[in-house]
Parts: sequence; C-alpha cells; structure tokens
Amino acid sequence: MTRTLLGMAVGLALSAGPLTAQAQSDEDVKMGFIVKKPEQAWFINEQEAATALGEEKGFEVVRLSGEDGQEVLSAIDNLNSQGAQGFVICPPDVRLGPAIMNRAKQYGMKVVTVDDRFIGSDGEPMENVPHLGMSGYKIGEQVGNAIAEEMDNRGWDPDEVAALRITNYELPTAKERTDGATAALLESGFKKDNIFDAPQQNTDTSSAFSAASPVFSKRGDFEHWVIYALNEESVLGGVRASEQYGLDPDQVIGVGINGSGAAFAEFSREKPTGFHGTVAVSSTMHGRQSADNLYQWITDGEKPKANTETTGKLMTRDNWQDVREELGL
Ligand code: FCA
Repeated sequence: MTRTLLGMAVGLALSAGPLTAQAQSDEDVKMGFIVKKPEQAWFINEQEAATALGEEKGFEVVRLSGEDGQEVLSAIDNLNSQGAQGFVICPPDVRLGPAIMNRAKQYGMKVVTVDDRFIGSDGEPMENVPHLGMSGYKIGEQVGNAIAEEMDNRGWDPDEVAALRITNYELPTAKERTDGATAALLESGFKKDNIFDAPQQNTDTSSAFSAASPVFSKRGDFEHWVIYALNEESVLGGVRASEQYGLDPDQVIGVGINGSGAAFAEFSREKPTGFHGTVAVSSTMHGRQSADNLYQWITDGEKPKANTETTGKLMTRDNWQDVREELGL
C-alpha cells in the first residue's frame, strides 16, 4: 500500500516536473522589438502585433526605439538588464549589423531582423541572422504596373510623362523596390530619359519632400508626373512637393508601398490627391511572425529560416478598406 502510494507520488512528481518547468520558462520569455522609426504607423503596428501575440502565447514584448546606432546599443543593454533572451530589430542602418550582433553575443541574446536586413563587413546580407521582409523587387514591380495601368486609364502619352524616382540606395531593400518599379515601367513603354532621381537621406516624408522639391522646379516642362519610392511615407513627401510646386492631383500618379496609417489618412481625405495607391503588405503579419519565429527559437531552440519574403496587394482609394480588412490591418 505504502509502496503504491509512493509509486504514485513519484509518478506524479515526474509528470508534473517537466510541465511546471515548461510553464515557468514560457512565463519568463521576454523579447525586445526595436524599430528605426517608432513614430511611423508601419512600425507602431508591427510592435503592437508582436505584443498581442505575446499576450496570447504568454511572453513579454518590450517595445523600443532605435533611431541611431547609439540608441540601438543602449536598447540592447536595457534589454539585458531586464533579462530578455533576444530581440527583433529593424535597424536604423543595415551596416550596423556586425556591431549589433557583437553586443547581442556578449549577452547571449538571439536576434532576428525584420524589414531591413543586416549587411556584413563584406557588403553581403548576414545570412546567419534570420530575416523576414518584403520581396522588394516583386513589390516594386507591382508599383510600376499600377502606375502604368493608371497612366493608361488617364490616357497619358508615355513620351510626355516624367517620373520622380525617390531613391535610397544605401538601403538594399529600398533599391530593390525602386529597381523593380523602374523595370516594370520601362517594360510598359515608359521613357528612360524621363526618369529623374531624388535621392533621400532617410526613409520618411520630410526627407522625400526635400529631395523632391528641386526636381519639380528643374523640370517645369512636364505636365504629367508619376512618383514612386521605397514606401508610402516617401511617396507622400513627393506628392506634397508636387502640390507645393502647383501641380493638380489629376497631373500626378503616386504609388507607395506599406498600406499603413499614413495611406489610410490620405485615402480618407475628402478629395483625392496625387497619391493614387499603395502596395499594402501586412505589417500585422510581419510583427507577429517575426516575434513568433524568435519565440520558437528561444523556447524550442528551433532557428528560423534565413530569409522569409512576403507579398503585397494594391490598395487604392476605392478598395482600401477591403484590403485593410483582408490583410488584418
Ligand atoms: C523599410 C521601410 C518601411 C517599410 C519596411 C517594410 O524599413 O523604411 O517603411 O516599408 O521596410
């Protein structure tokens, strides 16, 4: 009798043991989510989606801003003192990859990147850091095709249309996107000589506005303009510059990328602007999936795959609410 009871107790202890340990370790999982532009709707949504997943699955997400290298390194120190096991990051500069990885290694933290992929000292993507981001070239092609289609709808003669290409060649994903858009436009019969570059210093509206303004002034001979860039925030900077120069909405076709609050606000205006549309990608999915990948890695030791590429869908003033719902935004 005593032996049986003892046996049962041992059995219970054995089965309860690992369960308790599992619950304990899940409770303790804490990760950072560091973003380069914490005020942009895209990044706010990513961080919120990661936090919501943490609430569902039982891990904690610390939302942090990393607008330059110094801020990123302090954020990592801060995470370490809070006992975090790793972080998801969209870095302010992809060339900070090696420095960020050094600091993370000192603390034994696991790192995954989202949106902008680290570049190593050899100038190549750091393949050993798992990444999730847009398939930049393909999404760029969607932008180019959307512009070509709208030019056709408006009956514009390609020979008389100029393109404002807002570029950021420091950032590979930005280059892929504008290269994809350019290729699709040329394919549709757009004139190569009518493409004018506006290199921006950053990835936001104000840097795009500053880059775009002088291009309109110099090319006053064109009446019809198309505008594209790595994201909708930048296209909006170009559209604002076109308005300031005196162009009407029906003289401008701007198509962005992201499908975030910046685009929703523009589509909600009473009158249409030169911002025709944007290729929407699910920032909700980017936030959830990258956090989930890191969570699996921390809890199961399962390293996420080297690169996950996501796709997009064109959103315009006519369908934006439907696409928003479809993508869970
Ligand atoms: C880059 C851009 C963001 C967003 C993201 C997916 O980080 O700056 O606007 O497009 O890629």
